[in-house]
Amino acid sequence: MSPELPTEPVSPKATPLPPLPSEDPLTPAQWKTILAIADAVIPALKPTSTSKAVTDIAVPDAVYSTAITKLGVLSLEADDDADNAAKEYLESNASQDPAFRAELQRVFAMYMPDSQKKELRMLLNVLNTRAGSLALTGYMTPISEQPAHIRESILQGWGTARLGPLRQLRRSLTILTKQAWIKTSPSLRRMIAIPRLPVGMKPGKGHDYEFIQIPPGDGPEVIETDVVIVGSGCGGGVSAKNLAEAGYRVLIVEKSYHWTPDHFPMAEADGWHHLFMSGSFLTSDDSSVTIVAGQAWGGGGTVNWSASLQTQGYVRREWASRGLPFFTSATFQESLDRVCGRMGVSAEHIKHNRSNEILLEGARKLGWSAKPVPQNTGGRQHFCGYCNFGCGSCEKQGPVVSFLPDAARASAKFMEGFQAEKILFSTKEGKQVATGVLGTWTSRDERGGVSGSPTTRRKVIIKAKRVIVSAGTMQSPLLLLRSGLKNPQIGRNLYIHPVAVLGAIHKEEIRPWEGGILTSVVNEFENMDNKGHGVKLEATTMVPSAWLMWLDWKGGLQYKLDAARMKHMVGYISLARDRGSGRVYADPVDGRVRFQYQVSKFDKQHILEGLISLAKIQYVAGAQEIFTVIPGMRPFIRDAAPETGAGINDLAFQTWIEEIRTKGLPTPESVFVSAHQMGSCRMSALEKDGVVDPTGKVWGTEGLFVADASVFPSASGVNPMVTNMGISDWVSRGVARGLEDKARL
Ligand SMILES: Cc1cc2nc3c(=O)[nH]c(=O)nc-3n(C[C@H](O)[C@H](O)[C@H](O)COP(=O)(O)OP(=O)(O)OC[C@H]3O[C@@H](n4cnc5c(N)ncnc54)[C@H](O)[C@@H]3O)c2cc1C
Ligand SMILES: *[C@@H]1O[C@H](CO)[C@@H](O)[C@H](O)[C@H]1NC(C)=O
Ligand SMILES: *[C@@H]1O[C@H](CO)[C@@H](O)[C@H](O)[C@H]1NC(C)=O
Ligand SMILES: CC(=O)N[C@H]1CO[C@H](CO)[C@@H](O)[C@@H]1O
Repeated sequence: MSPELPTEPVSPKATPLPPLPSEDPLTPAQWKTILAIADAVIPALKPTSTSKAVTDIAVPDAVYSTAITKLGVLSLEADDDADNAAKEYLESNASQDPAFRAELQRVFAMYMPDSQKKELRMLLNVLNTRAGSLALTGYMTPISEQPAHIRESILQGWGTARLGPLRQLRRSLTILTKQAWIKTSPSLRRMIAIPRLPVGMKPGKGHDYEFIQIPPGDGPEVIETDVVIVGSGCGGGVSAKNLAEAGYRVLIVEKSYHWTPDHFPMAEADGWHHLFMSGSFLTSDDSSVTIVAGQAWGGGGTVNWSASLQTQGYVRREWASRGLPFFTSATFQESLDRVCGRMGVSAEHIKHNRSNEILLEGARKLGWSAKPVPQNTGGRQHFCGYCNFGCGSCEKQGPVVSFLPDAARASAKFMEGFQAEKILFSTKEGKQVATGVLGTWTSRDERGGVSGSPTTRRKVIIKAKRVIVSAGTMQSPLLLLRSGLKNPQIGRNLYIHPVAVLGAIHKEEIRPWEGGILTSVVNEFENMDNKGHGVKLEATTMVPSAWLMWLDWKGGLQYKLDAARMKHMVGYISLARDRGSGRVYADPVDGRVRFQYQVSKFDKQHILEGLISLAKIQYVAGAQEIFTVIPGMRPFIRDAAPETGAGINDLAFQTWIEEIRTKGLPTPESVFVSAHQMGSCRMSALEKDGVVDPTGKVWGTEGLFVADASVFPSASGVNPMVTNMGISDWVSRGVARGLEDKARL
């Protein structure tokens, strides 16, 4: 470690958010309605003796004091004023902190596509009329005028309504409220007592990036280069390194901004906005799936969890059988090994935290196949659970600390704040030949941050001999479509590895946010149809804002009491290699990314079996309570009676599992999440079947390539980063060879 660095963790630098747009997306009446609903999801709870019974929910005095005691015991160690912390927690509603409303406003104003905003406004208006209120709530009095306990019971009623849309409405409104509250509530943070920084984090030194600055001026600025790469993520980073090291002038453009490691890990309230696409509020058209994708300098590599698995044989064979023999070739393996070698991928230094240890130990006790997951942490032990918001220690070898600095050393140039709008073409012999990229560059503000007004905004034309699109699975197809390409395959074949979660509460303190996030996997169920479809069971990130919104909301008191037990929780995902697929497209009104995806019955079945298997692991690990996110499903609570030796054959447990099977993952209220998007510009042997040819070149064009996870022929099954980097290694080497040939001619 270099001498000038402090060895003790210091508080990361502040990362203020850009200002809210001046136009308020909701009217005062609409705000009143939505906040009345939010304050019923997260209500103020008071003992009957002091309750006002309109703005709070009265809890019988005895129940209240039991709750205070339970919460007090939980936070005792961390808080010398535990009773007051508990009281403040119970007695505050979601909206009393102004940050809550600001967070909702940011979501509505900045991330919701216009058509969804319209629907929300209409719903809030209808709820505000007597007829609409009667139809939706059973009362003539609008919900905004109801006392808190009636509001709560209306929401509970929606949960069991016969009409699917009402159940869906309850789900959407409760999740929205939970997410905003978890990020903004100081009293929740105090209850959970999660430290701001990973225990023992040592600050690291990052690469000193230089970014091109464009002077103010009229008309577009023109820049020339050999290769322009759109997107600084996993595919873009690898491509930049290869082409720069091969001696070509490379310019990599990225729409978001670089944050030096002394900003990491970001606070949860800021991190989602600065580092993720649409603040992670991007949902499918039917709102059943949420997409989490990195949008940062370094793309998904800046926020991913270090899991570095190579593409498995059965997937390689499937892809090869589609006329793409590359995937079973030695060349592909060399590419995989090369990128893993550069990142120091290894399973040797892993120290599992409790959640991962339980996963491995539970699988062992059940006789299931499981293994540690190699990490791209430069061969070092990296004991950090906060990488979701950037890695402050730089141990995680994301593109920002590996491929991009390599590219810089080989003279690659970088541009942040550049939104690529169009690929430019000329026509030669009936083919579109890419000649560059047109986009808008937005500078930082006067203080060098992004929270004020930019000092300059300019159109920029980048002229290049080759264009590589590495904007990720959600954005690459949109860029191709905006550029006028017409291939109907563009945006189709979207695979997402849909995920559902299972949690459990243990008697011991787990402090699940400590330690590496994803260091083990149970792969017993990865091939359930003998065609390579099934699930992987993995641990998940356990920062409150990535976890607590999954706890089922059955009422205000229950939800608050559950959330406060986070310190004792473990959380896992059942991640499917999906057979079904969806489609990415541009919103017809505002051009933003939209997508259709419904988890198929077939894939749901696999996810459900995965959840049941995770429950079994928790049972043998001695969990006190096991819960699913299936709406309305009761948790399994372990009997206090002594163990009989039956293990998972325990009758009460088996009965509960049968209940899960019966309930399934009902439509439309079940929700899924995806951090792995793939396939929307898939590689194909024939032009009619995909978007790029076997070298990564866009069909029907010259000089235009795609190198990111969108070219996967189908779902990768494993966490996609390494597969993506391996393919991008191959594609970019091919681009370099093509340039050489041209130079020789
Ligand atoms: C929270 C999280 C955890 C993950 N953990 C793992 C893991 O442990 N292991 C694993 O293998 N995978 C993991 N993944 C998945 C992995 O990060 C992605 O699959 C991978 O990053 C995809 O790489 P990509 O090259 O396709 O695009 P990305 O890495 O997403 O990069 C695309 C970049 O392009 C930029 N961009 C988009 N449009 C434009 C435009 N028009 N102009 C300019 N720039 C643009 C974006 O801002 C973005 O930075 C995780 C993902 C997430 C979100
Ligand atoms: C939430 O709490 C605040 C502060 O106590 C109160 O003014 C407000 O009316 C409450 N909101 C609702 C909708 O009851
Ligand atoms: C994910 O993170 C690891 C470790 O930070 C990094 O090496 C890798 O490049 C990242 N992968 C992607 C695809 O971003
Ligand atoms: C098994 C286990 O608990 N391992 C570690 C998980 O993370 C915590 C927090 O750092 C460690 O103290 C444990 O040793």
